[in-house]
Amino acid sequence: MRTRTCTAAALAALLVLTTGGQAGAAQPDGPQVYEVAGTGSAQQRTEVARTGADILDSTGGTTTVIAGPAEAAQLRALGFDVKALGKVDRPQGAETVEDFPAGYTGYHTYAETQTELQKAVANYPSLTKLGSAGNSYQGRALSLLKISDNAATDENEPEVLFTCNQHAREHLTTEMCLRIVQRLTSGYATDSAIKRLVDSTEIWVVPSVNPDGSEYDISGGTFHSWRKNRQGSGTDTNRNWGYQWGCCGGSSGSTSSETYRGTAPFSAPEAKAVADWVTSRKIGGVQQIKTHIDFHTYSELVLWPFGYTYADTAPGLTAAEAQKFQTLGRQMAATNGYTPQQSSDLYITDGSVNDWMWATHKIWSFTFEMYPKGSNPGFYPRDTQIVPQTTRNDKAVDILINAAITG
Ligand code: 0X9
Ligand code: CA
Ligand code: CA
Ligand code: ZN
Repeated sequence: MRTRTCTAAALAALLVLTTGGQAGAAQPDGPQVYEVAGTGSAQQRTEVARTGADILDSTGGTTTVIAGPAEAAQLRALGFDVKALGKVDRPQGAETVEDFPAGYTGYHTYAETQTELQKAVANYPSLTKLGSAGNSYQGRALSLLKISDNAATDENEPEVLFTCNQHAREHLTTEMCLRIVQRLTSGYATDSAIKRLVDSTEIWVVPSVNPDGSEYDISGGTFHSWRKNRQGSGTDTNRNWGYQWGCCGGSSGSTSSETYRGTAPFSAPEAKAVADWVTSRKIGGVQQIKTHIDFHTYSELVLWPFGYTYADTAPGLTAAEAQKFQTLGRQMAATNGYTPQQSSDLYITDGSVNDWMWATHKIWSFTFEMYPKGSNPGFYPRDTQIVPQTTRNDKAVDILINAAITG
């Protein structure tokens, strides 16, 4: 097990800022960051997750969570040693977004992300096509960029999907998707390996599956540690996918929880739109998309299905298929230094994107948890980390694309 040092600087990014005053004040009974000791096993972390607490990271037997008062009380009732670190800031007023705070302006806001996609189309018209999977709850386009030779034409080539930013505060992932766009387009003319990948596949990139949440997270010029979408009190879209939805204690039925699963499978418009779009890629009975990565932060992990069960194999996942997930996952992890494991080795999740992608469409679907390893700097690395931490996944991205070609 790794050890983790939790510095004041790290927590400052997560916790409510006491100066400035333009952000909304923390709610008196609002969520807080806690450390939960005695959580070295996946079973113990699943017990923690079952309360509805939002697990940020876990190292050396201690798990950092964001929890409401009821969840914190439940954790104590379960016998865990729970230490409060401070409140998180959740404004309730106007949600105006200008830019990321100082030190983070290299990150792309929703408007800036749209501009990047439009620039890619303007600069590489034959290699790209810009579309949308649908709209978010608040009506923002879930933009989708296709990259291939003859991108305007639906050619008979294996397809690959990259999705980013399901969780609002995981801004580094949006940059990861933009890096994929930038590298595959600008490298096409000069890099023969990129040319081969782009020529033989159709690559789809969704830089933000949760633009409403992401904009809310940076509203008013400070970060708010927001995870969910902006429908009511928020649904965790990564608990809202329609396979084994709510089956196994890997999500919460409480609207205030950070892992609220929603009222029904695909009640979150963002998950529904992306799922319907993926289903639309089933043509003549054959799903065109072969491989997928959903990028998250943080913990530096490569995760594969299933998340809803600890079992390595299950109905719809044979031993040979599990073996292939492991092999591919480990190959990718060997290139970026992440830890490869089945996603339930972390804690049980139900209604996650990967379980649905695999079970419903037999898409080799992974979650990457990006930089950093621990809660320093957690969800909010300075923008100087964007280039090193997205470049770090170049080889893994190529392996994933190549896996769609080789089958
Ligand atoms: O809990 C999640 O949704 C992901 N971790 S995060 O800290 N980014 O929230 C992990 C999801 C992994 N589960 C599956 N892939 N099934
Ligand atoms: Ca093509
Ligand atoms: Ca095609
Ligand atoms: Zn996430």
